[in-house]
Amino acid sequence: MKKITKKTYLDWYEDMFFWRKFEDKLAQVYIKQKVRGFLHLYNGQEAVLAGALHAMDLEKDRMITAYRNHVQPIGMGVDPKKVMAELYGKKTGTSQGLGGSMHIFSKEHRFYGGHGIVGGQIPLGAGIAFADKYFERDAVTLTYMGDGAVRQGSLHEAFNLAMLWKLPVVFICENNGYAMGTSVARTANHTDIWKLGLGYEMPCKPVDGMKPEVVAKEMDEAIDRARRGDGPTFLEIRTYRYRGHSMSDAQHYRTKEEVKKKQEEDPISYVLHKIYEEKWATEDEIKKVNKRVKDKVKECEQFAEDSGYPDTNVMYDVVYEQEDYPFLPHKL
Ligand SMILES: Cc1ncc(C[n+]2csc(CCOP(=O)(O)OP(=O)(O)O)c2C)c(N)n1
Ligand SMILES: [Mg+2]
Repeated sequence: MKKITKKTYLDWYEDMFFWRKFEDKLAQVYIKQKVRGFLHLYNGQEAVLAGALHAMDLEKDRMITAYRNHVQPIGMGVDPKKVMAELYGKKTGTSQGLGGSMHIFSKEHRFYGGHGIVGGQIPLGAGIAFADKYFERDAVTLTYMGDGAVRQGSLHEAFNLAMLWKLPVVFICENNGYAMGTSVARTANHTDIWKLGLGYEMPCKPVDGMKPEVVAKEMDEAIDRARRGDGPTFLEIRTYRYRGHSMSDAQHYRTKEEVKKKQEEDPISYVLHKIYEEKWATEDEIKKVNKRVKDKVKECEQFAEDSGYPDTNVMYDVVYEQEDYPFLPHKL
């Protein structure tokens, strides 16, 4: 694995803080109805992404996830201005404003969405890895899912074939404790999600998801296994989301005290504490980083505000059309 150095921690701090502030901004503009539809935020889960990116080869490896998907593409190299514009539904967005919140996508950066059907991306991730193996391409696909997705049949079918064919894939369950308002304990007889790998003899384990260096180490081992042809791994990364499931969640299923308690393990504060403890930066230097982050978020907002909406005549250009379909004329 690439060494974890002072620079790694400083980068982790700046990246995670940017992702947090980017999403705080989204929450603000959502309330002003600048961003519409659903909006699922990642606040609290940032170390899962920071650790993974450290272990990945960003020139080759791929990522696919569910609908909590705004900051992952930024980590993979997509311009955050374009992500913000997509959320605003503007034509300068990653999908020309036609996808929106749950559907950020960038083929160029090997980020394959953004999927709203719970568990739908699990076989897709295995399929991408199958293509890489079939065409002998050196790439590993990180396939993320929530704790709410692991009871889907699609997970078991994908696990079975991925193991049988030793596909270059890492399956990652981001266990944030809840699927909408349903806790993990209410959905299954046991709460050790990682054990689902055992039935397929897939290497699997639980991982502390609040510390990026712990995630990086486990992810590195899993990516390495996939890259050398030894097949998939299943990691249950234990994390927490501070905000509601989406913006319209009254959160009656948990107490404010529970959220506060979990925030004591906050990954950004944890990394900052380490930076100060090791004397890797002064308070003034951190203030400069914070200012840089806030300016960058402002720039993204301004870009999205200033961009135009897509032309209405593109509305039917990106939907599937069967040309000889008998009943409906094209472009109604
Ligand atoms: C197949 C399917 N069933 C139900 C839903 C409705 N739904 C949307 S999100 C969600 C909860 C998923 O929770 P989890 O997988 O833990 O992800 P998290 O939101 O915690 O990141 C449900 C049930 C859906 N989108 N798709
Ligand atoms: Mg969940």
